[in-house]
Amino acid sequence: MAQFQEVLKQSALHPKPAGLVLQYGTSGFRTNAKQLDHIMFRMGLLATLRSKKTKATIGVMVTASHNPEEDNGVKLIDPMGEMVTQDWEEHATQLANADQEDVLTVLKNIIEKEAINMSQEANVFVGKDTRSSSASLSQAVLDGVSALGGHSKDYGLVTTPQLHYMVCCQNTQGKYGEATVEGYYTKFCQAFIQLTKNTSNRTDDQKHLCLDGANGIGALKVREMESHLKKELQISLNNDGSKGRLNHQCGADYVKVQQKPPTGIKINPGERCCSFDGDADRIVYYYTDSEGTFHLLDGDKMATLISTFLKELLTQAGLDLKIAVVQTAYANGSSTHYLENTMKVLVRCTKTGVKHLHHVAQEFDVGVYFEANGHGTVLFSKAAEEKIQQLAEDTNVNDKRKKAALLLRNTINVINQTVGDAISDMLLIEAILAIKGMTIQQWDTIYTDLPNRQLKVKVADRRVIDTTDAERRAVTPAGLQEAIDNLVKKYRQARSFVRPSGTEDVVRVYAEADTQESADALAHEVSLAVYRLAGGVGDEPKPLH
Ligand code: 16G
Ligand code: MG
Repeated sequence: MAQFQEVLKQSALHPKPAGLVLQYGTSGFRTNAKQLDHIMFRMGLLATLRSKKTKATIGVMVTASHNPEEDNGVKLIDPMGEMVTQDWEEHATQLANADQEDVLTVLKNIIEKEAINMSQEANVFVGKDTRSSSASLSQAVLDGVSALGGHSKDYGLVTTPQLHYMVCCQNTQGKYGEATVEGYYTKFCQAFIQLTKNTSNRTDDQKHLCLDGANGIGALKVREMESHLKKELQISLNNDGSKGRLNHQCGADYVKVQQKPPTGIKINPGERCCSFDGDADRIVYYYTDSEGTFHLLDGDKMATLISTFLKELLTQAGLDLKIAVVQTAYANGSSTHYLENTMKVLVRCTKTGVKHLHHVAQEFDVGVYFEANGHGTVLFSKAAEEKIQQLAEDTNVNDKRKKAALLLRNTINVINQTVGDAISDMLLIEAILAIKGMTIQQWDTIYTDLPNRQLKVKVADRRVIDTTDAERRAVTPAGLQEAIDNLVKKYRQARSFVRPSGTEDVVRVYAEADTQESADALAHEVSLAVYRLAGGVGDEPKPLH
């Protein structure tokens, strides 16, 4: 077929470096930008096939999120704006690693296996972050799409969640919103303004937010959005990309991992601040108190605030809808305890990685999911949305129920349900704090985090560690879980688990306990057990103190 001749010709212009092997990891391919040109071209091909298969628009986002500026990566987006399914991740890995002369064979295998009708039209949306390598890499994606005769639309610079939104809007014929950045700002900002409209005692302090844009795409987009907020939220934007480097000593990942504010930002005591990551699909909040102590409000704190707010509204509205919070093993034990025992909310634990949380959240009427690192959102089932909509329109209900239903409806509209979205999460959190008349300190005291520590251990082959029970228990190597159990017993309120990282060649160790000293000691002892039982390489882990 002429189509395949074109692929062959074009593919030669995007050659694969010899010997390079890459995996479609937890969230796509990610490595040094210099090694990615062929991957991008091939993902353009794959997205075109996926579009033909699903008879819908598919998204391809060029970004390496919180990684350093010199890296890049790519994420594929399925028709409803969710991440691509796992069986297609395998196709992606195969296509990415095929030798130059095998590209056509692998492509044809996928077409056959998926029974793709090649005469079906294809449509692919492409977006990119602010990395200097993103321009040529996204062009390579577009080349891949056109080589297979697909149509494409290049959205240029957008956040990852914005592209997820576009794909969802396009495939639902505009029911989710208009598939433009203007449409995005209009939808989310209008909902925010509706939510905060009757919070009459909102002070100027409450309207003011300090934001660290990680010198990335999120900063650019917040600037663009500002006028839509009509001064109802006044953002002081730091790390807007005009000077500093992307993700360098700033951004959500830096703040969460280092447990300190971004370098170079002046923060007044008590001031409410937040940080986005490099593609604006994560957010964390924080403040420093009058003694200068730093306080982080991570994904667990956000999940708690949001689920409490929603549960109260559902009760006021008299709606019997099942709400649950989905977390991973990294969720602070205090948050789980508070949600289960004080809030009486159902809590589910899944494996690390957004797609796992997203799928479990879909099982409930209202599924709030957050990773501790700040990626999360809320999913409403179709039935839940309909019930809320009906009640909001019902003329025969009392004021209290009606008011709750209207708030719920606007809350649904301020949330990007396709994926965790720093901009939409920020608007949601800001609205909840405004409605509750709550300061960040008050939010912080809902529960107190247990001290915790994360460490990494280098081993010869991290795949020797196999886990179960949502990564909370190690099945192999023999004796490791028993060793962890015995160490945990030595400390109070203690918990520890180990898992092979999905993004780095290390084993991750997590420990929490009643004091920082205990958490540190436990993390170190568990690291030693991993080192000894799972084939550690290099020096033995040293104590932290
Ligand atoms: C990726 C995941 C994130 C997860 C992290 C774990 C997505 C979009 N991102 O960044 O959810 O927390 O990997 O990394 O799924 P690790 O396996 O190295 O601990
Ligand atoms: Mg990200």
